[in-house]
Amino acid sequence: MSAGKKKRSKTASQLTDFANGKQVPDRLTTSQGCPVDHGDCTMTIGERGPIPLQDFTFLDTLSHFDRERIPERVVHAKGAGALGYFEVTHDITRYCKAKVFGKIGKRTPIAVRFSTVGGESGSADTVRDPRGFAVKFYAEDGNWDLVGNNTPIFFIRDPILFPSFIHTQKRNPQTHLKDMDMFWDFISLRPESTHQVSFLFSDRGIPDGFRHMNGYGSHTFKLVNSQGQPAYCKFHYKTDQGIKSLSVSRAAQLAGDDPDYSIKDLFESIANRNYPSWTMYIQVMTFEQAQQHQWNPFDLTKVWPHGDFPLIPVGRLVLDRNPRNYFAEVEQIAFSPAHLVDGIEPSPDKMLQGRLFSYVDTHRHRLGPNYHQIPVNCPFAARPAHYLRDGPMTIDDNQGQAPNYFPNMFLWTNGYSLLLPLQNNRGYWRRETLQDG
Ligand code: HDE
Repeated sequence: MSAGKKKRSKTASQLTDFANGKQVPDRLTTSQGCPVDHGDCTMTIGERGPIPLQDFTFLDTLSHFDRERIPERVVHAKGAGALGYFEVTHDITRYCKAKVFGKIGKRTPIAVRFSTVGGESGSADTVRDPRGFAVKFYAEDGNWDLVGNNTPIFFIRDPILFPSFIHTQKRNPQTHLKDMDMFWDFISLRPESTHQVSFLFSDRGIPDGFRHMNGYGSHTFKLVNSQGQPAYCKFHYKTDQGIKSLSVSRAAQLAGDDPDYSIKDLFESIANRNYPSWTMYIQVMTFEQAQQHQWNPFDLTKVWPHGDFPLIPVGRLVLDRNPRNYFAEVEQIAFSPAHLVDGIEPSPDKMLQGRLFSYVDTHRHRLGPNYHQIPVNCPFAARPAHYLRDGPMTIDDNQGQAPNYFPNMFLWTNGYSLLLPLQNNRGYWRRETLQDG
């Protein structure tokens, strides 16, 4: 680099870095892998056209383009993702038998997606809005998703109100504009929203990127230990980068000048090996305490006071890899509060109960019934063995020769498929079919 020449950022130089990495394929092909000599022009009959139907490359190009878009998430459409690991630093096996907490030092691969809530996928990152903080743990006993926000509470306490509440954040049915009357009308009629509204309109309402905010599982969950003893729990992630927020004027300026501010900040930080991390804590409440507590411990509009239920340290989340492809690994990642593992169960929280249904329902609409086969969603550290078969986009071996009905006498002796990561348990996704010997 010559003196005085400004170094380009990692996001700005993505394409040159890619080319310098010598990963450039040596020739252009069709989707079927056949070499294409002229990718920059159609086949024509004579110099001026027309184009014959036999121009497969052209038809393939246009018809795939016509189908490029999938529905964006109905909420949390704008987001950024990253991968990394969770490491246990403190023993909580007396509360929970989930393998992810198995022993101190244990690392589990994770994928995280941060998001804003109300805006479309092209909206500005610096709006006053809660932030999503969704984590997928690829554990040996299956994928566990903790689909939280940067706030420990929420606006409502009954899930039937959620579509209405979200409509007030979206566009007016006539003007197609955001409409503050809709929002404040709803808020004023639902006093239980006051706690979350106070949070949202505090200094923490506009986080400075995604690295400088906390995360919360928000709901009450139930933990079960290896003796079968249960306890209620809340999950917290405290940012190790420290809390930082944006002022209203800076946020407005960035919304115009740099609307993808948070996506860029996360990507740059990881690309420059400045890996963001969070410390995970739990709060624990016994069943007896839950019965005696002065308010409903399953009410999502309320917190559990830290004085009564202190934070217990558990481990650390570290994000050390950027996605290699946004669509494959971030747009298609599918979280659900119903993706739970042995040892972590739902509580009666009505909001959580509503979410147990809604997420997988939306994945079936957005990604299809085989969303779980998409590599980033596949429980690659576990061995999926079930009776779900066929359907659109069956992209793995469909569990091979194994029987597709239950009960059966033949058990699992042949052909199950696994997704194995290439490097250090968290590299590029690779599909491998294991055959028994
Ligand atoms: Fe969500 N929410 N939500 N939500 N939510 C979705 O699922 C829903 C709620 C949260 O990065 C959707 O895959 C209902 C609370 C995050 O992919 C949808 C209710 C909290 C994300 C959905 C809630 C969240 C979502 C849209 C009320 C924090 C983004 C696309 C009962 C504790 C995940 C999708 C990602 C996304 C439904 C309330 C967090 C429609 C019905 C409370 C972080 O299924």
